[in-house]
Amino acid sequence: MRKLSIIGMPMDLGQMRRGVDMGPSAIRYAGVNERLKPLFDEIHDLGDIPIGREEVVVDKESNLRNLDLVAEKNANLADKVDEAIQSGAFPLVFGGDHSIAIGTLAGVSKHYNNLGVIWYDAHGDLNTAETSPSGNIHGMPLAVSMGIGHPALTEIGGYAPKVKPENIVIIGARSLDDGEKILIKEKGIKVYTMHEIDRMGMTKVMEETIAYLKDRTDGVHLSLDLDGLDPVEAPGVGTPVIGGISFRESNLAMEMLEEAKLITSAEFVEVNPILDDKNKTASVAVALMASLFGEKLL
Ligand code: HAR
Ligand code: MN
Ligand code: MN
Ligand code: MN
Repeated sequence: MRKLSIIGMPMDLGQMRRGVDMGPSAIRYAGVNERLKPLFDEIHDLGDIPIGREEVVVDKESNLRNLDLVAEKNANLADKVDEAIQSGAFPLVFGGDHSIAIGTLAGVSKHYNNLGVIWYDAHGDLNTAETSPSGNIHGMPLAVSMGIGHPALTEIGGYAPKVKPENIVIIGARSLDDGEKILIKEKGIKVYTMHEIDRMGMTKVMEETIAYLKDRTDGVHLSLDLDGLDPVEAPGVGTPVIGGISFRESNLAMEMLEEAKLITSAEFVEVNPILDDKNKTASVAVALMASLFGEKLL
C-alpha cells in the first residue's frame, strides 16, 4: 500500500520577503492532489501547520531573526512529520521558506540510523549566527541539521545531529558565503556546484549521487529549494540566483531518483506566489513531484 501524507508549512519567519507563506496554497492550487492521485493508493492532505502573522523579533543575544517562533513552529512540524511516518505514509512537506527543513529533518531523522540528505539549492544553507550575512534562519537549516547552530534549533526533537556531513549531497550550489565554503571543506560535504553540473551533465551527477548515498544510508530525504532551478523557469522565489539548473535537468534528476527508489521523504520549499509569473513556480514544483513519484510520459 502506497500512502502519501501532505503537510503544508506556510512559514515566512526565516527570511524577510512576504508571500512565501502562501507557497503551500500555490502548490495546492497548481493541482498537486489531482496530479499525484494516480501514483498512490491513498493521499492524505493534513493541511497546514498554523504559523500566524507575528511581529519580527530579533534575538538580542544571537541576532537571529524570529528565533523563538521558528523553533516553536518547527517543533510542531517535526511532530506532524513523525506522525505521518508512523502511520506508514511518505511525508511530503510544502514550504514556506527553507527554515522548515529544520523541523522536517527533526521528524524524519529519528526513524533512521543513517539518514541521507539531498540538498537541491542555489545556496548551501550552511550559515550560523556568526557567519550569516543576513541573520535569516532560512540560510542555516543544513548547518542546524548537522548540529551546528543555536541550541534552540539544533535540539528540536531532543537530539542532535539529524544528519552526518558525509551523508549529505548538495546539488546546484552557485551562491555560497565564505563561512559556508569553510564548513564544506572542514566537514567534507559532497557538493555538485553548477560547474560540475555543466561539466558532467545531470545524468552523471545523479548516477554518482545515487551510488554514493545508496551504500551509506538507510533512507534519503530530498530537500528541494525551487531557487536551485534557474529563475527564468522558477521565478517565484525570494532569493533568485542566475545560472541555475534547468527544468529538464531537474525533471531528469527526479526520474532517476524514482528509478533508484532512494527517496523516503521530501519537501519543496521557497515557492513565493507574489514574486511568481502566473503560478509557474508552483507548477514546476508539482511537475517535479509527479516525476519523483513515478508519473510516466507513456
Ligand atoms: N546565504 C544567504 C544567507 O544566509 C542567502 C540564503 C538564501 N536563501 C535561501 N536559502 N533561499 O537557500 O542569508
Ligand atoms: Mn511574516
Ligand atoms: Mn535553501
Ligand atoms: Mn536557496
